[in-house]
Amino acid sequence: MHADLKSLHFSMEGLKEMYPVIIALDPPPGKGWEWAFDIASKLKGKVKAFKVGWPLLLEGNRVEELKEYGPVIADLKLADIGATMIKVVKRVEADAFIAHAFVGYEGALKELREELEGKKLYLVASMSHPGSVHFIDKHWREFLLLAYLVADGLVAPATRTSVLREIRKYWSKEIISPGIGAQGARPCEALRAGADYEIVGRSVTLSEDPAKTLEEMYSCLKG
Ligand code: BMP
Repeated sequence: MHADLKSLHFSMEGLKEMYPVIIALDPPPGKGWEWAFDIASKLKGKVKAFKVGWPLLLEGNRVEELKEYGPVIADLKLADIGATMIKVVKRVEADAFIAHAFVGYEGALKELREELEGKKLYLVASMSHPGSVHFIDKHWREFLLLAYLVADGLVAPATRTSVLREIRKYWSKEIISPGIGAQGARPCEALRAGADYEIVGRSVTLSEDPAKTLEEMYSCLKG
């Protein structure tokens, strides 16, 4: 286990419970930012950050307002030439961004890193869906070499903990891990395999009571 799960369980103040979780705010059809704000208000102070991607950003850009509830990771899965990625990130006031590694360094990630001075950059090392094995997973070692140059953190799957464990051997900085719940991995599975934070979307956001569901899911931290 990379971190002591019990110590992660408590926030700095030692008063409020802070789960080692990043909430993916991907709205269901017909919902948008008000839906996201409602969930974020219920989870404020309980989670590490909120992750927003295209499903929410296509409803408009209200990232600045979301930051009132916690740090925001813009999951744009950036994968373009540097100049274009820079145009995009300039428009989104997030605290952190997620980019694909396969675009490479010169003319792409180098420029993006420079633009994001003072903000966090995560690269995708491996993905949680089954098809990741056919291409992405064959290259994670090369992606790590790029990550050493530009990244503050990596995305690696909770659904294939063997890959996550292997990546952790070569990467001492942050790992955030999607695939919990809706995609089949169990809560705490990625933490136990070396992730710092688990990314959870639908299991929490589509539940009746997101705060209660989070608490129930992460009773595994006490075990
Ligand atoms: P959910 O828990 O509802 O499956 O959401 C997972 C979130 O993490 C989604 O926003 C998805 O786009 C993202 N994600 C993923 O599922 N697998 C990856 O490999 C990388 C991701 O960013």
